[in-house]
Amino acid sequence: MSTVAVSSSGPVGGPAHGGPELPQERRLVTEIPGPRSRELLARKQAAVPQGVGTALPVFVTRAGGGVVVDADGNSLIDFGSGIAVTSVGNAAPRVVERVRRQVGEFTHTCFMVTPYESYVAVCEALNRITPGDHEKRTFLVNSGAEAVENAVKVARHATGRQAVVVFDHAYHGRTLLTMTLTAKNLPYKHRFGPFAPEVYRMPMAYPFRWPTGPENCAQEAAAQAIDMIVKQIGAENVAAVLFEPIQGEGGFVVPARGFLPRIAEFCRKNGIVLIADEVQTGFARTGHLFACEDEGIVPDIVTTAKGIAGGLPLAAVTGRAELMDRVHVGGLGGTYGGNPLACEAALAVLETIESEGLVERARQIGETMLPRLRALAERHPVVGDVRGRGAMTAIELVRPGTKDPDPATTAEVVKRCHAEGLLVLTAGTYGNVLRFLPPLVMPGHLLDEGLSIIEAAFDRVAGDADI
Ligand code: PLZ
Repeated sequence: MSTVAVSSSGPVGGPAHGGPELPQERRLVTEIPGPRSRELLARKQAAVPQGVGTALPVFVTRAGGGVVVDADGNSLIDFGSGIAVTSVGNAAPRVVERVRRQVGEFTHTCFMVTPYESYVAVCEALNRITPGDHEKRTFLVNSGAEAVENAVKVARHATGRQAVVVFDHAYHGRTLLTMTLTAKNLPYKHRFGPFAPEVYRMPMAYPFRWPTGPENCAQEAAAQAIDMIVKQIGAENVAAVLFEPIQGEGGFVVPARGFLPRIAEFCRKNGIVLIADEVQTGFARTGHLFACEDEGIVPDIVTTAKGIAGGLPLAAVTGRAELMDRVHVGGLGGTYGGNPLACEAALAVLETIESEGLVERARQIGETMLPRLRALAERHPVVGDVRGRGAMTAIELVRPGTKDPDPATTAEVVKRCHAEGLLVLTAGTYGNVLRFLPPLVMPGHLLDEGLSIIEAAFDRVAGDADI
């Protein structure tokens, strides 16, 4: 039998840690990725299937505040937050403290076997802070996909109906049902079928790409979606309409104002459960605690994950008590859902959002970023659209003078940003959206420096060609 010993150096460098005490600076000491990261990448390639991709293969040893430090000692500015997860920062002090205390007390019992208080406290908090002052219930699971899948289960059970309506450009996860709910073929669905039945896709009010112009977008998209639901499915057969208040993986599409309220109204009148997927938009990210608040949408069920627990795996389904309590005893659960470490982390995240004023901070990040991105669009016609709210902003790249997506220039800009030590992510159905998700605790000077790197990348890559 071969040895079970592992080859990992573990956390590097004695008792020092990540977190906000890390020097808040961009520091490049090697090329990106450096030699140590390249060595580890070779090990990854031999041990992990290529299907599990990596946006930027620097191997991380520490992170905190607005930086990620790699195995070669480079310190990169983080405009990704691990895809909108570490909104309170990596190794955030309150998270570290609560999790550290909990890990020495007990690590797991399974809430369905013997419960513990922190799970209930997280549910109470979510019932209180999610949109709407109706009576609510919450249960906890492990991932965004699991939350969405469970929300659909509850909606189907409570309504006795089967159809689920989703939108163009939607992303809801990678499990069989949530992959079916997701719009984009590559990379999410390709050759992974057959897909789950009873999923119907409607147009999304995507202002930049609406054929008759952004001013008609909300009205026409809502009218089309409602007409299609009524004609093709029958409103009385629809269990749920599922939407992202700002689409995440689909390209940070902000639905035209008025679209979501009309869809919500239609659902209310027809007994359809309205499910808001706030997995990416939740927990202060958009300058509200939840993005639905912007247009006063009160969903029947809200799914949350990502930013909920500072990086520990946790997700939640929060919904009207009368829907959630309809499901029979034992009908909902899972071994790890609401793990005690993750629950402590979530409680610490909520304390941090409140005590550090992160909702307001997200708004300020938007106020800093959006004007500079708009100025960039003025100088570079390759930037077709600038959009987002709070600390969830994006630019969409097109061939100048057209709306044809330009994923090649997008990839070039990303490459330059990475080489300069700025971690940025892409998104979008056409792979032509640069999205920015800085931790909400990012110091102002790093935010400014990150924006300057983006500007310089455009000056280099888009050059004079498009001026
Ligand atoms: N709903 C709105 O954004 C996750 C996906 C990363 P999980 N988005 C990041 C990738 O390529 O796998 C997401 C989301 C919305 C659901 C999910 C799914 O959340 O925690 O990844 O399952």
